[in-house]
Amino acid sequence: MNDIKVLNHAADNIRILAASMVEKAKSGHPGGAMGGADFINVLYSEYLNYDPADPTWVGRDRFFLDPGHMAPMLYSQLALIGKFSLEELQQLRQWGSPTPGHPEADPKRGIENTSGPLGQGHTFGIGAAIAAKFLAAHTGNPTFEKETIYIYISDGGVQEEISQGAARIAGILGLDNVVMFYDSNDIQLSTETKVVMNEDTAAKYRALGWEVFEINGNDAAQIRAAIEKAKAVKGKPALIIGKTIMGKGALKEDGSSYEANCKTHGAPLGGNAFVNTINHLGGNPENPFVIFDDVKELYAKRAEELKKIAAERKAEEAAWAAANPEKAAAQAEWFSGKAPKVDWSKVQQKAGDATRNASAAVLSVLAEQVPNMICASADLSNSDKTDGFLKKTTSLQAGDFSGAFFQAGVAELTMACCCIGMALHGGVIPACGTFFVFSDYMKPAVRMAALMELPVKFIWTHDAFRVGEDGPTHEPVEQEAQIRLMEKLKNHHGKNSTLVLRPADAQETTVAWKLAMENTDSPTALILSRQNIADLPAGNDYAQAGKGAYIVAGSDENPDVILLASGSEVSTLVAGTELLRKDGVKVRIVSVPSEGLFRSQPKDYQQAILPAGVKKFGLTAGLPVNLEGLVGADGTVWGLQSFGFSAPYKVLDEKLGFTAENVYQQVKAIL
Ligand SMILES: Cc1ncc(C[n+]2csc(CCOP(=O)(O)OP(=O)(O)O)c2C)c(N)n1
Ligand SMILES: [Mg+2]
Repeated sequence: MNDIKVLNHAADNIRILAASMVEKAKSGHPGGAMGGADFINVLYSEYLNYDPADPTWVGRDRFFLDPGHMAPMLYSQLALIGKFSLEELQQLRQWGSPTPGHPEADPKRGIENTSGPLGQGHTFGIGAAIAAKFLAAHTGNPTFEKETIYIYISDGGVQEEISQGAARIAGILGLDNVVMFYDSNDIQLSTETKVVMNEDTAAKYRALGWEVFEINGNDAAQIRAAIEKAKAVKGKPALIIGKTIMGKGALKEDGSSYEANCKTHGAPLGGNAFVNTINHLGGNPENPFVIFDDVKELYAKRAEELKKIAAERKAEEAAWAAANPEKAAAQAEWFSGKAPKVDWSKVQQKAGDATRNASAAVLSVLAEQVPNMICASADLSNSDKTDGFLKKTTSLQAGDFSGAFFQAGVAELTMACCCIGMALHGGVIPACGTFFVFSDYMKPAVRMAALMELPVKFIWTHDAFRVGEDGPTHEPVEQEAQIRLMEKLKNHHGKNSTLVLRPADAQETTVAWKLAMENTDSPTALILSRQNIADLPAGNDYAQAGKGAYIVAGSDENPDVILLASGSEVSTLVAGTELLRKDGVKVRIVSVPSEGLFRSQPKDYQQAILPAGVKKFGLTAGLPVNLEGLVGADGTVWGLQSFGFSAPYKVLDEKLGFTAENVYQQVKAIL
């Protein structure tokens, strides 16, 4: 047992470092970090299990920090365990530094994730906890049973609506590998918390199936006792609500208390307030970037303990691996991040099928061949056809993670963030489905997956106004343009931040899924039809879909016009072509499942498919902007200009001009 005095000294050390980082950067958030220091210090000095020599050890405990603005607290803590140097702390928020404003994922440096957008980060933690349970059940490796996911949430995260989804999922799945600390400091950015919330948070979490402990979150002994109890809870996630003091230990210029003050949320303490505070906490304002000797000793001792703990755990893992060589080899493969081996010849597609059904055909094969894949749906599995996967497995449930289907309930953002958390954990391949129109509910998570280069698969069906009878609330129009912006946005490795594929028929859907599974370093979106689609002409070379755009079989040499589209509109172009040919018009049809992928091809390929100077006509069930960049100055795009309408889809096709006849007329008008 560590001396409480030393623990308090270490927490003060974190407070000094965090406040000094922000002071030096002239930007950042000292108050929350100072209030949370006691919890993070007890966690890291006594509970968080990891291998100091092997930061990405699969069986390590993980710490997810929801309030990313408290990153100075995490960086300071990580400096105490040697993952950051004191020099690096002084580079907070500077160009190219390893200490950015809100860090994303950097497990080698001890950062599992922090969320910039409040609420997402703790949900990533819940996803990671699901992954750990899944891996325990599917490998039998005892290490995953021992893994704890520690999560840190603040007032902002609790207020974000996603916290209900995260808490509901953790409750219903009985995630007893979750210990979440709520830094309840009664202060947020612009007000005291009481101005905007008067809920009984403890009662709320209890109602959602959590075990809740309430403590003084600045009291090391109470924190220790609460973590002990929380870890011992069986069958439920645990929440520790810690009442903390924002800006603990801070003093104003005049030496009076600067605690519990909104002003310390997001600005340096400043001038003499900083000097007074550092003096008060036992640091040297002239030279505050110091680790105290007793704190060094505390963490040196912990490092020794961790060596032992990791060695014991790894010995257990080795014993398991020796007894289960096949499982051990599979686990190594799953954590390698490599694309899984799939025998695509096993996928049987039906002619003229809807692409959502074609996706189901693929998913049913993936369920059999990719044992570490988890597929989710936001209560639409029989509609978004993720049930192709579900039929081959069972749903994850409390106490039984032997299945591989995650029923997320009607909570698209929660589902997406859980999938991101699974990907952050590693070892599993997450996919999730819902209607395309509800991708709007998921966009903030898609953006985080894209930023963090995580290979989550987003399955979006009911891709256009052809969901007709449900009316305009259910008819995506602008969604494709929105999500294709993520193809134009590059990640920090220079790659399109998201791969977006809208296949033209059942066979092209198989290719799209192959591209999705082989894409291991960015998210993939699959946009799929509800209605049946006629197959592309016989002899079509589907493998070409991997280039993002290609010439459909049966196209003419030296065309007078090039018709291009993605998804079901390609088959409408094929029908229109028959009419044009009667007039002697020579036509090339180009299927463009992904403009982003096409733009990544060599210029001469792009020029060969869509040569400048040849008239072009694009057809899209979304906004014309989907294809305008490809059609350029050589033609026009027929798309939707308004929200959709409520009517059977065949009527909408007629009314909105998605017919062979209208293709004929529009093309004749530009020739
Ligand atoms: C989704 C989202 N909305 C808004 C913000 C901006 N923001 C950052 S911190 C914060 C207040 C958070 O208060 P709390 O979580 O209590 O943190 P504390 O002030 O205690 O440090 C806000 C509104 C954000 N980061 N994410
Ligand atoms: Mg707060």
